[in-house]
Amino acid sequence: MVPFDSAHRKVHYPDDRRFRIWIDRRFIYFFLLLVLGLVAVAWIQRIGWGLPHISINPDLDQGKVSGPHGFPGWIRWTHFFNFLFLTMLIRSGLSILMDHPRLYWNDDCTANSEWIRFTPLPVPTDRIWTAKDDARYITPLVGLPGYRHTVGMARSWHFLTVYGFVITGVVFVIGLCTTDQWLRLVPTSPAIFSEAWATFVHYATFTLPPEPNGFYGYNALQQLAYFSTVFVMAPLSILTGLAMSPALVNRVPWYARLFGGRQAARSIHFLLLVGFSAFLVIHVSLIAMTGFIRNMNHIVLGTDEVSPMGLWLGLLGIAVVICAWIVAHHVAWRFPRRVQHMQKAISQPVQLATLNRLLPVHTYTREQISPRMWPNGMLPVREDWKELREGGFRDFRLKVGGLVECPLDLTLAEMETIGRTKTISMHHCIQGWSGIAEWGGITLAKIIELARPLPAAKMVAFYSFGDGLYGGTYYDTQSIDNALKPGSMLAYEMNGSRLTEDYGAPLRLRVDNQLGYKMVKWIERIEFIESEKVVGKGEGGKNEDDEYFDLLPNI
Ligand SMILES: Nc1nc2c(c(=O)[nH]1)N[C@H]1C(S)=C(S)[C@@H](COP(=O)(O)O)O[C@H]1N2
Ligand SMILES: [Mo]
Repeated sequence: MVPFDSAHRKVHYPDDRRFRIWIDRRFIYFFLLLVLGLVAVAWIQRIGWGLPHISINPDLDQGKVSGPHGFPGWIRWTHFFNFLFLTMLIRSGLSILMDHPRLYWNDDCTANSEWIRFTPLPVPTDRIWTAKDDARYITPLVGLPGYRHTVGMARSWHFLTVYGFVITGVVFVIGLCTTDQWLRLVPTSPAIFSEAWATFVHYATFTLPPEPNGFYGYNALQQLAYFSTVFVMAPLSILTGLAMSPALVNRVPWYARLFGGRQAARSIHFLLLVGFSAFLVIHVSLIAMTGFIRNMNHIVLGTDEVSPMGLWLGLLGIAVVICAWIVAHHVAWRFPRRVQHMQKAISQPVQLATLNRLLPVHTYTREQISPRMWPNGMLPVREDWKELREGGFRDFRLKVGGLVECPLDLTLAEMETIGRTKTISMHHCIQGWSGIAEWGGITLAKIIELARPLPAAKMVAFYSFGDGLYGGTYYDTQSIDNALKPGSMLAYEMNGSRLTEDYGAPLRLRVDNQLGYKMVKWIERIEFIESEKVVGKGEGGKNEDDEYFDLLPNI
C-alpha cells in the first residue's frame, strides 16, 4: 500500500486542484467552422431541396436477407472486451496526460506554446518551474488511478490493457476476414459517401433517418463511423503511441515525422482519445434512441427479439466494466509493486527482443536544438555539492568503483582530455514533453574501457548529489549493454557550454533509447554492480523504487 503520509499527500493531493481547459482560439475557430459549416450546408440543402432520399435495401428486412447478418459470438465477446479495454486505456491515458497537461505541435515544448492545456497555470517564466511542478491533479472518477503525479501506475495500466485491446482487435479482424461479416463494415461502393451525407443531413436537421434494422445492416453513416473506428482510429492510436517511444524515435526520427513530429503524434494520440470518447457517447445514445431493447438483444444475445433479457445482461456487462475500473484503481494504490512487476513481466521480454535492440542515431542538426528544455528534478541541497559549485566544480572528482579492475577518480578536466564526444538528440520525459539538445561529454564506453568491469558486473549504478521526490538519494541503473549504445555518455556540456546547475552540473547521464528519468543529473559517483536488485529497493532506480516506473523504459 502506498503510504498516504504528508509527503505523498503533498504530491498526490495538492492544495490547488482547480481544473481548467484552455484551448488556442485558432483551434476552436477551426473546429467550429468545420462543424457549423457542415451543419449549415445540411440546413441549406434541407430548406432548399428538402430532405434527401435514403434508399434502404428492401432485402435488409427480416427473413429476406441473403448477405451477412446477426452478431455471432465472437463479435459479441470482442465488443464487450473492446469496451472494457478501451475505457481502461482512456482512463489511464487521461492520468498520463495530466502529468504534463499541455499538448503541442512542436517538439521543443517551449513554455506557453501549447495549443491546449488542462491547467489554469501558464508556465511562470520568472522562476524555475519544473515539469514535475507542472503536473496536475485529476480525480479518480475519470483517471486511472487518478490524483496528481501517478504516471507510473497509469502507465502500468495503460500498457497492461493495451495488450488486451490489441488482441481483441486482432481476433475481431480475423473474424471479419474469415466470415462474410466484413461486408457489413467495409464500404465497397463510393455511393456510401453520398448516402452517408444524406443520413447526416437528417441527423443535422434533427430528423431520425429511416433506420434499417441493425441486425441486418447499418445506415451508411453508421457503417462509415464503425469502419473508421476499427480501421482508422484504432491503428492510428497504436501507431501514434509508438511514435512516443524514445528508442524508436531516436533510431528512426522520420517515423515521428510521419505524424508531424513527436509532439504532434502525442496530440493526435489525445485527439483519438477524444474521438473514441465521442464515438462512445454518440454510439450509446443512438443505440438507446433507435430501439434500445432490440439493439441490446442484438449485441448481447445475438438475437433479434424484443424480450428484455439482452438489456439486463447488457447492463450487467456495463456494471462489470465499471467494477473493473474501481478494482483497477484500488489495486493500483494497494498493490502498486505487484502491478509494476506484472507489467514488467510482460513488457520487458518484448522490449528486450524489439525496441531495446535499436541503436540510436544522431541526425538532428544545430538548427533543431530547442530554445529551452523543461527542467526536472530537485536541485541538490547537500553542502558538499554547494561547495563544489562555489569552486566552479574544479574540485569535483567522479569516483567509479564497484565490480571493476581499475577504480577511477576523474576530474572534469581529465575527462575532457581522455575523450570528448558530441551528440544532438531528442530527450523524452515520461511525463510527455520532449526537447532537442546537444550534449558533450565522455562516452560510457570509454569509462567501461578504463574501469574494466569484472565479469560479474552486469549493471552500472549512477548516484546523484540530489534527492528524489520523496527523499533519499536519487539514483538509477543501466545495463552495460545500454551503456555501450551510441550516444550513451556522461555529459558535462549542453548546447556548447558547461552544464548549468539546473540541468545537472557538474555531470549527468545521457542514454538516448530511454526516458528522461533514467538520466541521472548532478552525478556524484558510479558503481558497477551485479544486478539492480542489490541497490536501493532493488527496482533499478529511485523512480522505479518509489514511483513504480519501468526499469527499461524504451517507450
Ligand atoms: N538527480 C536527478 N536526476 C534527474 C531527475 C531528478 O529528479 N533528480 N529527474 C529526471 C527526469 S524525470 C528528467 S525528464 C530529466 C530532465 O532533464 P533536464 O532537466 O535536463 O531536462 O532528468 C532526470 N534526472
Ligand atoms: Mo522525466
